[in-house]
Amino acid sequence: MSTPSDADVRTALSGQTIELPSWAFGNSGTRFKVFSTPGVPRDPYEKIADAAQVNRYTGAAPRVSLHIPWDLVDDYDALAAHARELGVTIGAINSNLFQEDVYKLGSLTHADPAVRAKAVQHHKDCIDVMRATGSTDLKIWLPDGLNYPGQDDIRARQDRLAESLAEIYAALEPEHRILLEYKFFEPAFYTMDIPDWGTSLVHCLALGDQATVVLDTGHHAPGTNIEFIVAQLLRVGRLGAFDFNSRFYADDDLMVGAADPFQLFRIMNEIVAADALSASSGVNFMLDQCHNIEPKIRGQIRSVMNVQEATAKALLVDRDALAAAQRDGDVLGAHGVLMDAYNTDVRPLLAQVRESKGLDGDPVDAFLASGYPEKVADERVGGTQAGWGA
Ligand code: RM4
Ligand code: MN
Repeated sequence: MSTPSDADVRTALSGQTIELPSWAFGNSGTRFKVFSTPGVPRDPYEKIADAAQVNRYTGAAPRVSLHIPWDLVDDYDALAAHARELGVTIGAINSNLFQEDVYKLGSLTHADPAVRAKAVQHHKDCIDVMRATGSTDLKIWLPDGLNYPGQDDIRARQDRLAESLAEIYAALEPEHRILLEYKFFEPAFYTMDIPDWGTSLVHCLALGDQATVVLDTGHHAPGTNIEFIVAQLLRVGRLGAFDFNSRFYADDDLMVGAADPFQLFRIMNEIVAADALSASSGVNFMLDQCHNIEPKIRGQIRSVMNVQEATAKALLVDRDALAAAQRDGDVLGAHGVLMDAYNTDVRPLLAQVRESKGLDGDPVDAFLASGYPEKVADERVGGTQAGWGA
């Protein structure tokens, strides 16, 4: 690709969208403690209302992912209508296979066909939610795995998984996709049944074109070169989505771009280089975070801004100069082109892009000035734990 013009950079930034997770707005915590926050949503309707605030001040977050059954409601048409009234739509539907006793030894991979059938049926129910809400992405994160060598047959579990996934795939509508997530450890420690992008990709390739990999930035061993995985999945047309967050140690679910903004830039650089930023590329840029100690809506606004800043820097890479330096074998020249872009302060550019859409240049200031946090703290009494088990 050649170096984008200034106008192209602005257009790309102005059109970029980031999907928000409903669970980021509820109370969450570690296995030690869940802290509650005044004003936390009491139901999925209020979670969507909070997500709409993020969109209102950033103009870049028009979709909300749901997690089933955390976001169980009687009437999904009504929930989707509520979202539309607030200017957002329902994004990916996340299944949940990690909170029932029956799944202790696995779900889609379980040795007992009755347990597998229940887990498959849960996904068919999620597809019904997709039909009602207009969502097109079914996101599957498989918590299955083994704690002890010999506990179960690794290959048999892969075969059962392939069968279960094929049943789910057969239930999709033509416009639907499966987003298949991987995670290298936790909750299982000896092996997960989908521990890495290769395993996810193997299953997606067997399923068909409507199956793609979702890359959660927190689901890798320390030191993993994530942008390499991004480049490879883009090459084969199977990068369906990101779950963006930051990690220092494990699956920390901290704000994207907080731990390693340079890694986020390198990831977005691969996206821009492959021309995969626009919606037509099929890559859904989602957040998967929990805000345990920081304010949640503001944390989501900050996260959207962090993705935008990394994207702006990636768009500013002088592609022509980079290609020339790479052709010439100019190692430091090529590296310098990337570093020049990374070291640019893009905040004024992003403020201008927001202002050109009629928004405040500083979404955090505008949100804080709105009085919304105080208003919901007064109105909402008895917020539930929206992360785990609500
Ligand atoms: C998992 C995985 C999923 C997310 C849950 C809450 O670790 O990242 O994407 O839905 O956590
Ligand atoms: Mn995730």
